[in-house]
Parts: sequence; structure tokens; C-alpha cells
Amino acid sequence: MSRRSKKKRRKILKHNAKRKPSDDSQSIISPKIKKYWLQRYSLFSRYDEGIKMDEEGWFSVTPEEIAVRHAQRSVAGGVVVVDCFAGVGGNSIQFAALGYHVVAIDIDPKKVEMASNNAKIYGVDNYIDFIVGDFLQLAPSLKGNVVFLSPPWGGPSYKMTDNFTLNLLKPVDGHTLFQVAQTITPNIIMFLPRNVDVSQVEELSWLSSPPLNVEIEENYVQGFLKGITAYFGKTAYWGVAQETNSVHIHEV
Ligand code: MGP
Ligand code: SAH
Repeated sequence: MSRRSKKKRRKILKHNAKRKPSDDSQSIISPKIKKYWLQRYSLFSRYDEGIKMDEEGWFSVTPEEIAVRHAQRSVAGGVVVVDCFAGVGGNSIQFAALGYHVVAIDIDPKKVEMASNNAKIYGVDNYIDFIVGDFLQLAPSLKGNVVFLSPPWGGPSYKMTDNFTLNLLKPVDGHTLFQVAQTITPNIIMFLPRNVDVSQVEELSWLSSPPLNVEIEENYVQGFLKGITAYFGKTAYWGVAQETNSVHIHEV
């Protein structure tokens, strides 16, 4: 090797030594997402195999063990789950892994690309139909046995209020969203902020005639409350005694 090419090689080695570890290379870990990055393996246990995320994906993805729980709880509903706000695929992947056929919708084409990449890593992409589109517009043409709703909560600042009311959900208020979901099926699962106004969530069941069963669950990861799930219709009362139109709140 000539002296010149040795020098060049040394330069390249020096440059590589300065690079961040491979799992950081797909996106820069900004201060805003650092806290979520530190929890990366509870978001995706296979994170190191090439999971892709963007900023919204980081702060919105459902932690894996909660997504598994949502999938287990869909069993009473049926075989097709519509994941109306699929994001980077946290929930869709776990629905598919449990054997459901998933229709995964997101308005952001980049999210759909990332979700598709992430589903491949988990080996479940064949069980998911990805659609880029607005759930509200697509709803009349959708069919499914369970509808899963994890809409935007308005960013990480959702927790600035003590009582998160359903009108704060995006892209439309929670009542409208629930009504649209009901045109597909009464078996609806909603993942909501931990500070959500629970009495408003219970009231959603009265939007249906006759009123739907509703069950509310607190979801913890390593002892920290991450969110609240409301189960409606056949997805309510899994493993607890059936009680018509009453509310049961429990911790998981
Ligand atoms: P968090 O409260 O921002 O994080 O989100 P954490 O780690 O509990 O931080 P702390 O400082 O509040 O203790 C908690 C979880 O809520 C996230 O892991 C997501 O699963 C979910 N989540 C958060 N946001 C802002 C959204 C959202 O806009 N939409 C949906 N569907 N889920 C969200
Ligand atoms: N459960 C997902 C996170 C969903 S975050 C996961 O585990 O990865 C909410 C998502 O809703 C965002 O990705 C956002 O792009 C999408 N979204 C916002 N408005 C929408 C609309 N009108 N129709 C479909 N998706 C929408």
C-alpha cells in the first residue's frame, strides 16, 4: 500500500470512529425524542433490526406490550381489524402477529412506508393491507369486525391539562370520530390519554341505540401509566363477568 493510500485509509477509519452507533443512524436523536429513544425496546422489542420512526412516530407509537394487549382483546370481535390511525405500525404489527387480517390506514405516506418496513421486520407484512388516506373519507368504503382508534392527541403537550376532553382529539372530536367508526362496526377499541375525561368516554356508549357495553382499562409499562383503553361492543368485558351497559375500570 502506498503512503498516500495508507493516509487515506487512516482518514476513513478516523471518520467511522466518530459515527454514532448503527441504531442511531436512520434518524438524529433530537432532545425532543431522546426520552422516547431511551424506551425504544419497550416500543419495539426488535428495534435494533432496522425499525424506522419519525418524530411523531416516536411520541405516538403504542408500546409493544400494550399493543399485544389490544390485539388479545380483539378476539371477540372477529378476523378483520381496521387500524384507522396506523402510524409507524405499533398496533398493526401486533394485530397481524396474533393472526388478524389488518387494514392499516394513515394519512401520511411516510408513516405508511415506515409501518410497512417495520411490519417486514416482524414478518407480518403479508397480513396487512396498507392504505394511504384520510380515515374519515375512507370510512364509508371500509369493512371490518373491529375498529381500532389511536388518533393524534395533539402532541406530547396533551398532558398539560388535568382533564383531557374528547374535543381535543384530532383530526375531529372524539364524538364525531366514534360515530364514524360505528358505521363500520360497534366493536371499537380506543387508545386515549391517561388524563382523558373518563365520564365522557363512558358517555360514548350512549351514542348507539341500544347503548353499547363499555369497559375501560388503564395501561401500564414497568409501573408507569401510559394510556387508557376503552373497549366497546363485543370487545368489552374480556375475562370479567358480563354486566349489561355498566362500566368496569381496571388496571393492566
Ligand atoms: P408520553 O406521555 O408522551 O410519554 O406518552 P411518557 O414516556 O409516558 O412520558 P412522561 O414524561 O409523560 O412520563 C405516553 C404514550 O402515549 C406514548 O408511548 C404513546 O403510546 C402514547 N401517545 C402519546 N401521544 C402524544 C400520542 C398521540 O398523539 N396519539 C396516540 N395515539 N398515542 C400517543
Ligand atoms: N397506533 C400508532 C400511532 C398512531 S399516531 C402506532 O402504534 O404506531 C396517529 C397517526 O394518525 C399519525 O401517524 C397520523 O399521521 C395519523 N393521522 C392523522 N390524521 C389522520 C387521518 N385523517 N386519517 C388517517 N390517519 C391520520
